[in-house]
Amino acid sequence: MKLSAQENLAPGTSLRAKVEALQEAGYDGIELNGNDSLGGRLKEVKDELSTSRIRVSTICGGLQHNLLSPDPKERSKTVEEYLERLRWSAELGAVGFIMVPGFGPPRLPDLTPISATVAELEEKLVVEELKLIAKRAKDYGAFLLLEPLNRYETHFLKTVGFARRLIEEASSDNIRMMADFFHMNIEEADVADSVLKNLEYIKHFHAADSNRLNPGRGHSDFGVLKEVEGRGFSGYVALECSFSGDRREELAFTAKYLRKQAE
Ligand code: LER
Ligand code: MN
Repeated sequence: MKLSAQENLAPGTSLRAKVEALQEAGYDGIELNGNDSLGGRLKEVKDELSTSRIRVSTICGGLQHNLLSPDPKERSKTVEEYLERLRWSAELGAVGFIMVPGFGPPRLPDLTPISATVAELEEKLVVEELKLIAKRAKDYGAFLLLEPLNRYETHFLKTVGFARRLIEEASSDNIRMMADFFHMNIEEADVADSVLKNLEYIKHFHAADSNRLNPGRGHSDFGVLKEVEGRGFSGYVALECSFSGDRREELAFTAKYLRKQAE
């Protein structure tokens, strides 16, 4: 199993220091933040990683806009921003770009009494946008990874099953999902069952424990990783969490803990 961690979790201020610390703690990858400045850092990242075992696993978030905005200009800007981050992902050899279709409450107007509900309109809108992105990005060689969040962070995409439905409706080989153990722990009736039933669509995981501390420091069950590994999953499990103790020690502890779960 390949392990990664978000760049802000690694100790050190420079990319070199972070990459060295992750390698030392037993990781294989780093997940980069997809904010605008990453575009100007691509060469630095490639140069830095050329002498390291660490790879860019994924690019995550970093955007201010979203696909469910009532403003068509914001929606099309979001599409362009996703395409740009998919190009960066491909250039860095990453699995793909992780995106949330919409944070927070609905922003489309409630059109009662017409029959389509906001939820129906949002689903149609996102599927059309995904088709558009997938078509333009079909030769990029990087996945657009849908991330379901929990109910306190989004009203829209909250379960792995719904992510699968969006992927199937968009019917594109380069749209897949990323499953986050912290969110699944809140939203899925049975985390292991949801993961295994949808594994063919899952290309990446985020891992935090029940309390969003590093895995092994809460009461979530990561035992499903054994079966995930057994079925030949080739992606990364990336940490997105806080640490209650010394970062270097906790990073190393969690790497051992997760590898043990997958054994
Ligand atoms: C937010 O809670 C989260 O899990 C991030 O991965 C969103 O991109
Ligand atoms: Mn996440």
